[in-house]
Amino acid sequence: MKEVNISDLERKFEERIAAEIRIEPNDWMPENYRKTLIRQISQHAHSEIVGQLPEGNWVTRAPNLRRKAVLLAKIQDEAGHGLYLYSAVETLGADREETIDDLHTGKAKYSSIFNYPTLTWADIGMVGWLVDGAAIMNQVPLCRTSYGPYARAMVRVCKEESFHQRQGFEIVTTLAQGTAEQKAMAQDALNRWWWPALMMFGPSDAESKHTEQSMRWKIKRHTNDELRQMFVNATVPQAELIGLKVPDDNLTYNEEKGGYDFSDIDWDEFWQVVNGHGICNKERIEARKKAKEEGIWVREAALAYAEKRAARRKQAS
Ligand code: FAQ
Repeated sequence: MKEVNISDLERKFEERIAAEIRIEPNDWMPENYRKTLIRQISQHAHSEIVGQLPEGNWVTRAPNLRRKAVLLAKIQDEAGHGLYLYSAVETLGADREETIDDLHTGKAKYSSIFNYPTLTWADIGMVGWLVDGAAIMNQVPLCRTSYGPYARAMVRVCKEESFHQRQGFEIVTTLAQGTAEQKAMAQDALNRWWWPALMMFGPSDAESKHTEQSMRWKIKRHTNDELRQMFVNATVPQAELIGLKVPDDNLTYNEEKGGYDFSDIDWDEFWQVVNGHGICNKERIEARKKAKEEGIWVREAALAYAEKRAARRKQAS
């Protein structure tokens, strides 16, 4: 048998990355590339699934039937995104159930943003406008990420997230143009969601431990700070258009850099939330654990059905 030389494999891998040729599940890849992808994609999947909870909180209280139907469809889309992403993780050899257990034990992270409560209907508008808006800013470049299954999953996810962002902006616009009370409710929600939305992009480039390597492998196509700046540049004019004030007195347009300058982020708050001490962390994980426990009978029934069908087919053949 011909001896396989790791440095040859590594060279071929690097050449493919340089030539923008996607890495596919059966291709050789460095172990750390695989581990980085499993970490990022599984945490992304967990975020989509946990992300259903703040919105789920409003399904029974949406202000009318149309709003309720749209919200339900959006939440179902997020479940679908989670499922594509868990499937992408499996193509890397990870066990889906183990990655979910890592979420439940606190070993794996999920986006900090979903540890904030949705207190009013305007918060549902903010989740769509700001949270999906930030998600798109981060995920459109991921359609060009170097790992094939992740890149392909992102294409459909981004199409759906664009619709989600627009439905959120439409909710906020309606409130901002409504009664004084409704406008105040929208402003209050923006005050509470603005900074957590900026934190979604992760620690500053100086503090980000994975960015440099992930950029080299073209897993990430922009740094955290670059994406955050792009989000601020795109979102501030939208707030101005509908007469809401972004809660940052230092926000000024900087002609030289072609973007807004903004205040420093409260990184203590970010790490508190990431490390499990946000307002809703406990509640979110408890809800996911409960869903797993209560769904055991469904999984058992599905497995029993599959086994029975396979046995019948075998008998017939
Ligand atoms: N929250 O070195 P970096 C959505 C962790 S989907 C919690 O910069 P990296 C859809 C990070 O994991 C939203 N933890 O890490 C939706 C790492 O810890 P580790 C999710 C965070 O990976 C909308 C440590 O800090 N999107 O919203 C956060 O290079 C509405 C050091 O950070 C994705 O997952 C955070 N915000 O960059 C659903 C997109 N930021 O793993 C429902 C894909 C960082 O070493 C409703 N992911 N950390 O223990 C990414 O682009 C990247 O993973 C980043 C982080 C940018 C999130």
